[in-house]
Amino acid sequence: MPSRNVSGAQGALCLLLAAAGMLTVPADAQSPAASPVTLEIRQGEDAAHSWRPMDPDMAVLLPVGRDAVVRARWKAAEIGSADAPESEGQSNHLTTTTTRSASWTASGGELRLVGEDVISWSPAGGTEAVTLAVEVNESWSVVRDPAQDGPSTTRTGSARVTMLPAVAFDRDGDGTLGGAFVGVYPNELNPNAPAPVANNPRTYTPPRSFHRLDDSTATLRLSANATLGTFAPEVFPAEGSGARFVAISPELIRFWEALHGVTASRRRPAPGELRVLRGFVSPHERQRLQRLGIPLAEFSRYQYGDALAIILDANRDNRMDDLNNDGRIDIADAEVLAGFIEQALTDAGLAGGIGVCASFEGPNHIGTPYVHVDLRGWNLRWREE
Ligand SMILES: [Ca+2]
Ligand SMILES: [Ca+2]
Repeated sequence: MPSRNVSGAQGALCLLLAAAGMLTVPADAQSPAASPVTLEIRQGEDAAHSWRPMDPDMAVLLPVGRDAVVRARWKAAEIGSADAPESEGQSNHLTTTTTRSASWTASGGELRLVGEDVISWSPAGGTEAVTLAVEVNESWSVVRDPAQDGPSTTRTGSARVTMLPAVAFDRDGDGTLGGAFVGVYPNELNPNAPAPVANNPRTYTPPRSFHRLDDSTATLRLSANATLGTFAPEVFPAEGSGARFVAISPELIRFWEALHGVTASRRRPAPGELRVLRGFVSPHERQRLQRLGIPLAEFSRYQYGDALAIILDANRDNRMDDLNNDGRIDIADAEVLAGFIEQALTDAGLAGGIGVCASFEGPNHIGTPYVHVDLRGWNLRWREE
């Protein structure tokens, strides 16, 4: 993958009238351990004042059709007048000269410098994860006598973040994305569609935005307790590792973190105790499941990126744990997990479906009790014995 690189440099001259005070310049000489540069991403198209810090450990799911506008923030620090050399006559006037340059790279897509320390990045049609990185070099000198060159101090800092572009899906196209077959979504405007669909067609509009899921992107961290792969386990295990394209609702990530909050407070779980048996399922995968005798509804929420089949599985035997401690593993244990999920929906301010189910049907994990949850926007509760 070719590396794209742009640089921005600006010199700043500050005249500061301080005899013995501290001068504040955009630099941080006091804490060399922490990189003084961080990255922020602009939220919204026109919210120039709204920037969100980017966590270097979290990948950013870029919305479809949007470039990322990212800026480097250089942590301000204090440079004391002690940095200035003594000069004859001890003038009280200090001069600070600061020069800073930022060098940006991206492992794919296109970079464009749009302002001081700000770039715009476009995936340019790419679907793979891209690392954006910046290196900032800054040097400054502090002198008492402008005619006299002072010693120069130089500092560098760097920051990086991973971007995962979205791929636009055309429902009227041939059902493929990046060479993978997603399939054809059912028509939510069909007059014969089930009543919940006919009454809420926008909820059943096919996702416009998909993300590439492969061996390298599956491990991208989206939140404290989720990677991209968390929400889209293989529908057909042991089929090899061809890329899939999956839709993930941002609200699903919010729900997942809320559910971890609830289980942590009620069960003190071991890491990884919550397990997703089924996440995103494409229309094509739904039809394949059907041919295997595993029917999902035509308008199943799994196809819209906001549904999960979940178990609590601390002992990692791919079956629900005995959550009510009665010595049996059955639908009553799913009821306990459903209670946690109910609380998590409330905590996250979300509404959706919760199905308490006795037996998961799939190419793997067959037979375990589980809970279905989706974020369709209105509450629905059901039980499948
Ligand atoms: Ca278990
Ligand atoms: Ca039990």
